[in-house]
Amino acid sequence: MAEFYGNFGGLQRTCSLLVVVCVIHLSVVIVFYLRNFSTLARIPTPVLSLQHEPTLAPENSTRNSSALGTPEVDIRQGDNQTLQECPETPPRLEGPLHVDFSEPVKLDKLLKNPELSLGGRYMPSECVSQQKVAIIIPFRDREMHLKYWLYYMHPILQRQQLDYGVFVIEQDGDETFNRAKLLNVGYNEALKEYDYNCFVFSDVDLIPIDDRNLYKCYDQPRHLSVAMDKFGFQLPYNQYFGGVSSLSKEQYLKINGFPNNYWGWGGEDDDVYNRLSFRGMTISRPDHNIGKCKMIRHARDKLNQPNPQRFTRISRTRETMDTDGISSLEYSVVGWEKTRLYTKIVVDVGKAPHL
Ligand code: BGN
Repeated sequence: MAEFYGNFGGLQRTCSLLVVVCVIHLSVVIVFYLRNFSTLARIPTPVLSLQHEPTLAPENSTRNSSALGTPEVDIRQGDNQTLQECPETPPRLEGPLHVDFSEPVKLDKLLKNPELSLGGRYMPSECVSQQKVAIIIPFRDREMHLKYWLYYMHPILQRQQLDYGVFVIEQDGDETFNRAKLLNVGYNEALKEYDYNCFVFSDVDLIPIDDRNLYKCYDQPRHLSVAMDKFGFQLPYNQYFGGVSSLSKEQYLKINGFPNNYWGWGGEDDDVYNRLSFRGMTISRPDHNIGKCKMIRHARDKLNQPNPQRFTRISRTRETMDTDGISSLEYSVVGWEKTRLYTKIVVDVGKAPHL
């Protein structure tokens, strides 16, 4: 009997120990559960401040398309890692840069950059960009300039931690050049590829010489090329909006995009400025030092002579802007090409009306 009670006491102690171990285990599980729950609760809900409208893209796009989910937090495929939003000030910026057009440049290193994907697409692997930026370059017959642009711009844009794509919009044929219409085409075509909410419109011959000049969108339309060497590093006039500018999708749609009827050099950027001010917007600009940029020198193109109609056109922006713009854009795609450095789209934008 005594032996029985002795064994029973041992059994009781073992049971008690088991209960204690279970309680500890349960507590650890509860603590872990609560900690994970509060981490999840801290992940911000997606806030897309820059775009709300549906895209204009037709559904019949044959090029590859992708659309990421939330901009703030993203779980990159494969490594199951939760990424946070990129900081307001990118940490790897260098400030003033050396940009030189006297020596030819080679693109072989860039072409091997595994972080660039087909079509000149990049997104930082370390964080989720705040904006999705389409860079639109109107183009014709400037291969050498494009080479410099790609050589200098890709590393800058990557240090700026942008989620971006480069679109070169080439005017086909030998009709007079139409810069603003090509920019409208770029906007429309870029949206067939990805859910871009910011558009940077850049001439192919302009390179910033300070990477703190961020190629993204702001609360107001942004003029980025504010201190060009060609103008003695000054703004030529206060309303100047040419060279490089950025508009969010919302800002762009508010002005019905750009005019389609400026054939030849000049005035289309002043028309855009008028549109912005008639819609109550102001121009945001970087500091004069940060906004310095260099232009590749060249002779005026034969097919881009000064447009004699520009003076009358810019005096009529108020009457024409609602009917002439992205809402009335007509063109046809003649061909396209994707490399790791850009998407090139060749387009027929029609003919200038004869006077
Ligand atoms: C202005 C042009 C702009 C051009 C800048 C800088 C016109 C309109 C008639 C006054 N505007 O004179 O289009 O970007 O020069 O070159 O010509």
